[in-house]
Amino acid sequence: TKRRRNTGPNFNLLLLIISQLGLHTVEGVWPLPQALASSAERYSLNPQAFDFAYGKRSAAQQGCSVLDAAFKRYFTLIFQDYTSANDVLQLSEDKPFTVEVSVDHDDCESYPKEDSSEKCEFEPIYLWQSTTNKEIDDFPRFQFRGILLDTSRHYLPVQAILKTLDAMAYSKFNVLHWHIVDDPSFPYQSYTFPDLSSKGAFHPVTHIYTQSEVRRVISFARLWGIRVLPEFDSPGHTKSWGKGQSNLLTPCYRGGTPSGTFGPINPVLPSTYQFMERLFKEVSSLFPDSYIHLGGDEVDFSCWRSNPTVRSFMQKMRFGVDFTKLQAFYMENIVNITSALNKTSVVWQDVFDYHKRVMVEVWREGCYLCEVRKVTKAGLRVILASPWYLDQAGPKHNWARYYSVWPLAFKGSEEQKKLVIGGEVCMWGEYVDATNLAPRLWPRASAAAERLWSDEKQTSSVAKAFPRLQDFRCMLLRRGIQAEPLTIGHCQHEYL
Ligand code: CP6
Repeated sequence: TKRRRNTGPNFNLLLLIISQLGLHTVEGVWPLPQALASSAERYSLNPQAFDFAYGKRSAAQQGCSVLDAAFKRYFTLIFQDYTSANDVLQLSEDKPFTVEVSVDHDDCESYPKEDSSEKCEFEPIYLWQSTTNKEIDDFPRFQFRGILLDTSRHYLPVQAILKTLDAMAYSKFNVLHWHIVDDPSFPYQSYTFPDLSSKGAFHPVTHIYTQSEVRRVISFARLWGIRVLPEFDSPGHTKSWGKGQSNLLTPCYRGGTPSGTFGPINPVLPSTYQFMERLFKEVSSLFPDSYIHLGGDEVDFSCWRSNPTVRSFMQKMRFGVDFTKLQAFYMENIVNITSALNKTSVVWQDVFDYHKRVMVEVWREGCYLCEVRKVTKAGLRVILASPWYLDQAGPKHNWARYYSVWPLAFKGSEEQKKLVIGGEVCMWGEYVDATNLAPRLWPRASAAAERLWSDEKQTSSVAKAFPRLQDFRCMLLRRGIQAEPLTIGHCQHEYL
């Protein structure tokens, strides 16, 4: 009997390893565990002889929704390719290969949180005792390992999002950053402001996310140990909001008269903040995660500059002609709203200069580590996205490039390094919809996943990673994820 101990709510790692033990070799385990001792012996598992069970002293027992679901899911994955002709069946009540799971505390019904432990150990009781007593000891290098999906440039059917969550768990991503609305469309169906989606979505019925669909995504993600972090980007990137909410966007002027076009959200009207307060109140209660992403990137000041009401407000506030001050004033108000709702605000790096109570996501190209250094020096937490923009295709954007990222290679104190809480792969939606989402993400995102999970020194060689990633990609195909090939090669079976 094998036994495994687990001290956190994300049990995917060990289950993943077990599944690979069953089918292939530990050589294909991805991302690499912090410590892994394996013997050369291989046993093939047989579903009649194998089972998962709860340890006697485990804080969670049968009925624990997360674990019960994980046992089922991985049992299926382990024996996916099993046909009864392969092996001599051994029919018995007593399962000689039982993986016993013990957890320290019962997090069975709660949502994964920023400080949820993902640490796990695997120790065999008598199998392989000749080697060591701890076969696997694992924990993530970074606490935040995210994927951004953009459902505004293209609508992604809920099924495509759920399938992405499956694949995310296979690479141990633990945050879905849902960039749900933007300029082109507003698919989020608000109960408080139904016109936002009925007028702002690509289609008022077929191209929206109802609240129950959002809940479905969140509950599905929970069972995989994945948090869902919503982004309502403002004051820029909000053109679609204007269709269903009048007096929200700034009217732009040309030659002293309104030109009929609209710019960023209007930061000078009290009604703006009343609207945002009601919207964020609704969003905060729907999305259980303690983080909320407020965007704040790429604000075009020309429309604000053209508007006489905005200009006189600038004078009244003594902002002069510095529109970054106006943006700071706007963000400050929004951060106050979300803080009052007990949420931690995340913003794109554009906003960092003006705010001290936020977490900053670094996305611009160029010397991104300079920015990480600057932000951590100011004592703010950082999520790194710049090096992992894989919405771009082409030979330049290959997996090896995503694998060769050193998030902590900047000059700074230990405290500064601790402020880098993780990283994110951004899949912007301009050229991506459900037809090409999976091959664009996988297995390149898996390369980033290993940088975010595993020990940096053990995973610093692209050459050593290559055969493992090729194996892993074949495993993704076996599991129904349309991962693209890395280069010339083959899998044991070819999949359509
Ligand atoms: N949409 C939003 C985008 C981008 C950002 N915000 C973006 C900008 C430049 C590149 C990729 C993405 N498409 N809302 C910036 C965070 Cl290269």
